[in-house]
Amino acid sequence: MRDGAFDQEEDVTEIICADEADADPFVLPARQHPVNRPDPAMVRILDEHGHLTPHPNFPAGLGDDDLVKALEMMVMTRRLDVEGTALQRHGELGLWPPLLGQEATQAGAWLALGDDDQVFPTYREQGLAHAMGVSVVDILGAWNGTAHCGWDTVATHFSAYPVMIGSGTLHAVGYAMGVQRDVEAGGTPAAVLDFHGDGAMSEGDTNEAYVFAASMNAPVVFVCVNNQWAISEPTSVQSPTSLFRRGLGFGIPAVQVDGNDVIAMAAVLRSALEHARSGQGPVFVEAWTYRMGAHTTTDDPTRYRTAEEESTWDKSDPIIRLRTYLQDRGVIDQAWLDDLAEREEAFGAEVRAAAHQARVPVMADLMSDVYVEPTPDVLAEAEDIASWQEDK
Ligand SMILES: Cc1ncc(C[n+]2csc(CCOP(=O)(O)OP(=O)(O)O)c2C)c(N)n1
Ligand SMILES: [Mg+2]
Repeated sequence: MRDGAFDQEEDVTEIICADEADADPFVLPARQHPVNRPDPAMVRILDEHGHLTPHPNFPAGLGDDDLVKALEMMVMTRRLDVEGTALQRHGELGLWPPLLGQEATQAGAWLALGDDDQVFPTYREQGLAHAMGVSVVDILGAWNGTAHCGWDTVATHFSAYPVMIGSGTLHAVGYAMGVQRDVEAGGTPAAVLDFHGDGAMSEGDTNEAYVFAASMNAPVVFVCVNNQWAISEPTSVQSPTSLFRRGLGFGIPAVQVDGNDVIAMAAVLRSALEHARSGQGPVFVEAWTYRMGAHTTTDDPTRYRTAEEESTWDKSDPIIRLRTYLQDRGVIDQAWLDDLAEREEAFGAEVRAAAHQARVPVMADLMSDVYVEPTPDVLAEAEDIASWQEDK
């Protein structure tokens, strides 16, 4: 990271002043309103044509091996997502929240995370979950309603999905404050990566989380995945100003990144996590992307947005842009892509098979999954459940 990459005092001064000396002081400068457009300073390293331009503040620091891994991870993530949607349509899952188009936000995070960092996801981070070691069976179990959170959140460093919008931000900041205290007591420095959506920024929980993070200098990086929509509400209804600028208002250094550019995502998040890990406090990252599919399998986006709008994002596909870059440079060739396609098919079959194994709920788990050490009241309730089942 360049020294002072998140030092944004000048920018803050600029945005709180009117553009011209004689202007009405209560008219916001025009450039405060681009919530529907990327900010001119948005960090982008790999463009839509697969051309790379290094960024002065955020060196990519990735080798070809990392990029090949990222491409593979994004292809598998998309396959998991396509299978998830199809499984729900076949009645094999209760619900599925598609992530089509958002693969680079998760692959970039995966490349940037340190071994001891902890992720607090939204319900849409299935690709990152899988890459961090959560099994397909456990992911599908959560979407089949047969497990609250069937995975080990400590071993995987991947916390439970929150369904209440914004609630995960408070868990993330609380956890980060715990990490801060552990470090003071001699523990290993680590950072927390919190994902939330654009819509979550309208929740009280999220705003409280920003206040605590800034006031406590907590080692947390907020990634706002701005996919332009909160179900049927566009960002323009929720915010008159670019989302990353709201981070600045809380005193949190903030940056907007092209969320469909996996290299920019990895570069910015690596710097941001290092900033947090080294005790310099929180960072806010707005990932500018688009939800190409429905909000969930219960949603019909044709009711609130046009096919024309959706098609403007086709050229931004994060997978095509990285594949083009690697192919143009001869890092991968058609034989490699054919092999990947075969592995993708095999993974698709694995996902479909896993749907049949998604855990059958066991009543006793309701109590055994509550605490590591059961408390007396938890033990008493577990006994009640057992005797109720015997009497049935
Ligand atoms: C507290 C709360 N209010 C409302 C809902 C219903 N709800 C589910 S998803 C969603 C939109 C969230 O949008 P965003 O934060 O942008 O995330 P995205 O789904 O786009 O990834 C809403 C309002 C909820 N789950 N929790
Ligand atoms: Mg959204």
